[in-house]
Amino acid sequence: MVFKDRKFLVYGSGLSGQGAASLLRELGAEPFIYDDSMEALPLAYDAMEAAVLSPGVPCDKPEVTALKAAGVPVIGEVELAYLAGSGRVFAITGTNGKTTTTSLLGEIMKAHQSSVFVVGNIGTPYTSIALETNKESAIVAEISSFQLETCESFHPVVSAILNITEDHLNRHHTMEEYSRVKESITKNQTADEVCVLNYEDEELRRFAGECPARVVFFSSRRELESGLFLRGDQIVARLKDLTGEEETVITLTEELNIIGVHNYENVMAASAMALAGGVPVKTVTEAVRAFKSVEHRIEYVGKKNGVVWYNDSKGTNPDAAIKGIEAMKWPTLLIGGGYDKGSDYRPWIRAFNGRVKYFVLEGKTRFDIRDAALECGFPEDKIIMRETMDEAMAFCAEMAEDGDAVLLSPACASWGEFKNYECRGRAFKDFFAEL
Ligand code: UMA
Repeated sequence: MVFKDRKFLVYGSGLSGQGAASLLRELGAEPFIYDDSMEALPLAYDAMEAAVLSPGVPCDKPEVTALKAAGVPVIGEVELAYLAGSGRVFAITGTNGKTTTTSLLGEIMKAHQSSVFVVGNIGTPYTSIALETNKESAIVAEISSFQLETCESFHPVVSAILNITEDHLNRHHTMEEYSRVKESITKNQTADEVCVLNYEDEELRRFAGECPARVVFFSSRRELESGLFLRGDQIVARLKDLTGEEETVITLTEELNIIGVHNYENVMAASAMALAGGVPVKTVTEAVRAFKSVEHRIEYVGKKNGVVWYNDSKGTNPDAAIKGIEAMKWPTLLIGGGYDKGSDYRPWIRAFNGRVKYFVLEGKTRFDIRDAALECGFPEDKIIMRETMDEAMAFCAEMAEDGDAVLLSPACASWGEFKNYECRGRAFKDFFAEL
């Protein structure tokens, strides 16, 4: 793609749009930022070299379809960054665990080499660092399904798909389409490159048969002939060509700072990716042991009057929220609800297993969640309906007793009441600090 003196439409004025526009300017191009609040496109179709979409802009939006129909190449912000940058890309996708795995792999790579960038859906747009990369760089990228939809030549040397469960159906419509988009992370990979997959995910086990890269599996439920797995409290690698040994214990789970089987899966995925990228076992072991939980993901906030408070604002879908409630060892006042993504809340409610003392619902989705809870036999008198997060938190502060936990793990997006899940998580932590 030619950049110098060419005009580009940048669709979306958020983080990705700003990143794409600055990168285009540095490449000598002329970016025109557009978003839905503007009345008309800032330039004519035939004046554009291409349009760069932000991940939040659906590809089937009339404006985007019109661009394509007019023959304008439409690429994503990640694709643009990939075209402009260099280095080895390590890309992670999946419904849950992406951010932890990405941060963890970032730490491992930083322990191994000097030029490392941690980018993508995790919060730093890839475009913002693309021109700082060189061929020795490692780019560790959290890639969402939204970002994959607009990738063409994006080519990780090592990829990982952690799991595929229901999420974002309002955007991708069907599970088949959502899986197809996630699996497309491997589409430019070759047989000498690696894709790390979760053996316990049925769809991913099926996909292994058609994956163009070499598959390295991980499993938290069984010993694998080849791959990484959990055996009691050991995380074991059976990857002789990568470790030099038939079997290597990467770490004991008790030596980690993060808890829960889902986190051991993240450790296995990041370790497998690092080993595939040539990082020695010793470096992997030291880095995973040093790693602390990411903010807003089952994050310990504090203890007040014998009540522990946990912030799991990043639990934005039922599957992520299941991990949150499963990690609780106390009677829990659970705050849920928010913005609707078309999810089925029943699996989440079924996972409560008697742990939820009060189910405090807020936001737009509270009525749907209440219906689902009643359908699953959750007692009506334990369901508390509140309009806002503030009111939900106030209820918890008043009703929680010594030995209880208060958990914000909403199973819903934050849009509407908050700008994003970070703001929602911070509001929760600020509320606790005020107590
Ligand atoms: N916009 C439109 N029309 C639309 C949609 C958006 O005009 O139909 C405009 C908005 O007016 C706004 C801009 O686009 O000006 C926002 O763009 P965006 O929604 O793509 O958000 P960014 O600020 O660019 O942030 C994006 C990711 N957001 C989404 O995918 C929704 C961030 O992931 C990511 O951290 C960031 O790029 C940097 O790479 C957030 C996210 O919620 C965390 N991701 C989803 C998730 O994890 O579930 C996928």
